[in-house]
Amino acid sequence: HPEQQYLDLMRRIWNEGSERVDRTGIGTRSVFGAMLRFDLTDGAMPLLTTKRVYWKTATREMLWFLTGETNIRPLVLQGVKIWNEWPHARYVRETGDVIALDDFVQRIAEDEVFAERWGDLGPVYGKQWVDWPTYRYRPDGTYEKGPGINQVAQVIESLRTDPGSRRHIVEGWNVAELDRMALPPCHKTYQFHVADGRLNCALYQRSCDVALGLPFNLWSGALLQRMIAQQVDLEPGEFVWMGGDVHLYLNHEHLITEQLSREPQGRPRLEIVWRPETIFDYRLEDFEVRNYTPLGAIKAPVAV
Ligand code: UFP
Repeated sequence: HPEQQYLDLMRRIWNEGSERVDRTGIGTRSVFGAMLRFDLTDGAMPLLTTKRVYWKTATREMLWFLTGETNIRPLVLQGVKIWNEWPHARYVRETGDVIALDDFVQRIAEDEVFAERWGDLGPVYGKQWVDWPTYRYRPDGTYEKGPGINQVAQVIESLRTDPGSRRHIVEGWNVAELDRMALPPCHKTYQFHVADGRLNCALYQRSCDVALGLPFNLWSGALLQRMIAQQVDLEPGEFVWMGGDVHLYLNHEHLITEQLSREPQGRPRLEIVWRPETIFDYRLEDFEVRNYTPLGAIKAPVAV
């Protein structure tokens, strides 16, 4: 079963990983450099079955990236909580107002002006993917802002017009803007590749929380590949995931022990039931997951 790769990686990190003190102070076991490969033929998706993965939440996040939005408000209004901790922490830090996370999030939902001021994550994925900033230099060396670059639209165009290219890349790591981002991109580079009439995708993730982040990242990466394949009229091929610092947090032991005792359950498939005009027009209702009968969710704290 393809999911065995994930379980093997988890087991190897937990048994053999180096213990490292990390930014969050929680501590991890970590290996450096790992690869997982998934064949997406016939709708197959890297959607874990040894615990329930909230693929709709991950899908909402992916669609939010594609809008270019970097404010959490649209996610909050859909009940997606995954980015809430960062703006909350910044608000508390900068104002000294020790508001509870739930109250902060409620205020983001109800007060548009407040959300405008405090809900933004800085120029994270969405901004870089569809509006990468450019500069126009004048002869005297000064510069002004140029038009933003829509990398996603460009890659779709290049896949259509020059499929053999080895330059189909979407990059999140904008060095000049890292210091303004709530979190520097984790799933930082996507490369697409056409061979045998199929669209392959490689995702490079610089840092990976295998227990909580990776199940989402696998789904979302393959989802982006499926949407792009549909848009450029190719069959989806292989999804290749590569990780840099690939780790397990020490406080996730109960999750790891439980999940490693479980067996994969069947082969979930994704059907995209509608083909929108562009990559930017997908809606949640366009995605139907079939044959997904996972074992139960396993809760664990996110390291912020
Ligand atoms: N992380 C993921 N996937 C993501 C994401 C974050 O695994 O999509 F946004 C994890 C990796 C790491 C932490 O544990 O979040 C980011 O911390 P750092 O920036 O110090 O690597």
